[in-house]
Amino acid sequence: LLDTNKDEKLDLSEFKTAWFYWLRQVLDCKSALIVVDMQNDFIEGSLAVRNCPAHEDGSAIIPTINRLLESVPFDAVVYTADWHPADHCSFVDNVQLREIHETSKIKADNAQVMDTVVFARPDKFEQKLWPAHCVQDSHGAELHPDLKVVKDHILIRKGLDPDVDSYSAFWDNMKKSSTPLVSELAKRHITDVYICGIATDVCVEFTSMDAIEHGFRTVLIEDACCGVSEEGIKETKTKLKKAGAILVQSAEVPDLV
Ligand code: VGL
Ligand code: ZN
Repeated sequence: LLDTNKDEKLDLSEFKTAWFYWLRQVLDCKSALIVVDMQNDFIEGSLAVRNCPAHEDGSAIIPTINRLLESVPFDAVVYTADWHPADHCSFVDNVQLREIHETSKIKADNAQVMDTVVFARPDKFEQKLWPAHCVQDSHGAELHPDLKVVKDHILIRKGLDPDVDSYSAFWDNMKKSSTPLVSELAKRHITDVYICGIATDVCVEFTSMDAIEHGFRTVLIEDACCGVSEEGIKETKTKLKKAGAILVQSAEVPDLV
């Protein structure tokens, strides 16, 4: 399967047949779909992403994700959600709430969205600034109403600590604390994770990298993701391939799971 990431065209049909009818069963693969941050703020709110398949907005990938949820027998489905307190350190309007490190080029009076500021406490750390988004219990933090929510899903909320951001659904950005995601997946004997959602170059990337680090066979569903910048998405894909992720289109997923 890794060969699908090479440029040369290979006939994979024989391998795919062996995979689907034999290897999967022998290896006892169990698959989870991780739907990353499909929340109102990232789709039509304060941090709406624009780099989506067919140059549409984030809502363009909802039918693709719903189709996967309806047609593919995943052993588990995870929805992740950014869930920030109002005083979160990633909000540009909150920069004046914290001590800025003397080495920071960005100061409280010139800070703008997408700038990276250096905060002084608890330890010196870099923080990219975003518009306020996904504030706990707000409309913007809710999953988009058109997204299918299956029963018996796992919900992982992240970014609850006001003083540390959490792009990954496994760990916060400083790897100080982890969410229950690994233990929830382990409980269900999940070996493979399929990842989709928003934003390709932020939370999808960090979640995928951590999934690889945890030893999951990690598959990014390219046309079921939407990102912040075109350049960022390109870099994410290169980075993920190099780390061992498999990149596929949603139409290929039913033949894999
Ligand atoms: C995200 C920026 C800030 C994301 C979360 O879900 O990709 N991006 N917080
Ligand atoms: Zn956030």
